[in-house]
Amino acid sequence: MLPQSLLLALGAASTAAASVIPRQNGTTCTNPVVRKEWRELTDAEKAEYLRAAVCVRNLPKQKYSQIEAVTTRMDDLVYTHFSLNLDIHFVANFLPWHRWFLHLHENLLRDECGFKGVQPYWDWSIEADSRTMPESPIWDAATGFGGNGVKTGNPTPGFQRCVVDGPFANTNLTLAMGWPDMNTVGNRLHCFTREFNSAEGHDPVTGEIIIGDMQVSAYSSAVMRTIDNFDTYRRMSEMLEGLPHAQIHSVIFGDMGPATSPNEPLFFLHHANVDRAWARWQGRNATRLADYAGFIDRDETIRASITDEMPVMELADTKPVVQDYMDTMAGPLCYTYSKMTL
Ligand SMILES: [Cu+2]
Repeated sequence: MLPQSLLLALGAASTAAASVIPRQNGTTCTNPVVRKEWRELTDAEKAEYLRAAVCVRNLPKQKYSQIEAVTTRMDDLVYTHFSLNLDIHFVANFLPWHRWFLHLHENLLRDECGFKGVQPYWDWSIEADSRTMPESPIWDAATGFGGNGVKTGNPTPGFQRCVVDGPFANTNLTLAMGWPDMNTVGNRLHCFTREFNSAEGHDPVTGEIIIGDMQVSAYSSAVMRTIDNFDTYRRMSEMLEGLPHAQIHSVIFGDMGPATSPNEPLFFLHHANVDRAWARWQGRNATRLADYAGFIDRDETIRASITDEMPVMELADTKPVVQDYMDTMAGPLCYTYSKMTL
């Protein structure tokens, strides 16, 4: 079972479309684009997504002119997610906010990097059920996102452990926010990194971090089935966020750990899978499409409403309203997932 301390730590630190018809703006969604699982993409489709993901990390920022630490276009997203941490995690809007964020990111890839595909998702319950998380094809250097961080021998903080293979290897990407100081933002350059773990500390003999099975019991299909079986939004959302969502962030760790986690390109595939779990639970059932409850603050003083506006800081010109992000096939959204069963 999941150590409570880890969940609490994640509470503070954790951290998370359409090509033919990209914008619906109230028109009917008759031809939704299909978000596919990473393994379902052709190698060309994978390469196209990876190309766009590198591209957005090399474009200059457009927002936050006053914030020196924000330098790239991806930093615009990272800084927003980081700064809003307490307003968008472990509160009611966790799911609709991240649904909006993914949609914004996908449009950005399309509009600013010429992305031709559709946002993919990563169904980590496949790795969980086969207990093969450290060996997942998602880490492939050629057709994936590169692997675990490795010790570099560089003593400079932020450069001691880096992802050294794949399209986001440290030579191609230097990040200004987050790791190794996870809780304050600042212009601290560091390499892109991961630190696979099972929250079991270090091997007493080798001193290496224990990778183990990467806590697969927290994000297996059995867990997803339990989540699926809740009958209220609030309980479903709380377990989805607190268990599989949070554990994926913490077992990959490095840049995936702190609230600057959109630094990790897999953030968007991870959150697409979380979004898929919500969409599956909703099942486009009228009652569930309207089921939204909880609190807007962690102290649970203000009840959330489906008409709430969600915070965006400078990232967007208008604040999205929760009810516009309840249905993946209505309002501004028009997408579905390749697999809606468990
Ligand atoms: Cu998040």
